[in-house]
Amino acid sequence: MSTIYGVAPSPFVRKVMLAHAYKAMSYEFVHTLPSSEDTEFRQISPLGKVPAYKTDNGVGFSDSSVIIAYIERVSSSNALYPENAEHYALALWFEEYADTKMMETTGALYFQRIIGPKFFGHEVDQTRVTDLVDNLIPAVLDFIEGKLSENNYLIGDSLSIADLSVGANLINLLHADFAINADRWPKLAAYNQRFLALEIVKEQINTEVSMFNSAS
Ligand SMILES: N[C@@H](CCC(=O)N[C@@H](CS)C(=O)NCC(=O)O)C(=O)O
Repeated sequence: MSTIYGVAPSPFVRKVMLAHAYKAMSYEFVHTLPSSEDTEFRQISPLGKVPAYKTDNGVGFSDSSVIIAYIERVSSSNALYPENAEHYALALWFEEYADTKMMETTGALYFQRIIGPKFFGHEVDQTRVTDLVDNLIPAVLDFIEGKLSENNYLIGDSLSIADLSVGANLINLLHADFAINADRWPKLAAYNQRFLALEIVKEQINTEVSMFNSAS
């Protein structure tokens, strides 16, 4: 069986867990903190980042995008990458945007309000939170709103890596108590509701919330 190294509340580990759940792929989970000095972990994640991964043949590598690209090759059921070349490129672009610009903003709020206080004993930096809530996150949500149609999914007519990547950020906002205002972002608010209602997403959120509760 393959192995995921990381912690479930990490947004990048979350993305990989969701991809496995969507494809109904089982795995062993090895609880590993970011920057862990564990020798085996460091061999497959020299940057010290989670998630890291080991295949059932014992081959190790890291990075959520790499891991999901790998599992797509292993399991073609419930494909996460569109067949159409332009859709494929757009899906990769959404993943890139979500992992960088979105994560810098939604992840920062999530860290300020949840991860920092619960796991590191940090105090909330209110000035930073205000800037994130009033300026930085709305600018990102404006961009996503402009890209959404009335469809269920960001691209085409099925869930893709684009939805899992953007959705991992929507879970950051849920945990961080940032409500998506349906007056300003009507399409995104509806998309968010649909994403959060997916069974695999509800299960992931429950796993993360029970970790928050055990840290309190
Ligand atoms: N590009 C990487 C980013 C992973 C990442 O930044 N993970 C964070 C935890 S959410 C981490 O391990 N940070 C520790 C560090 O940067 O040293 C991916 O997609 O997996």
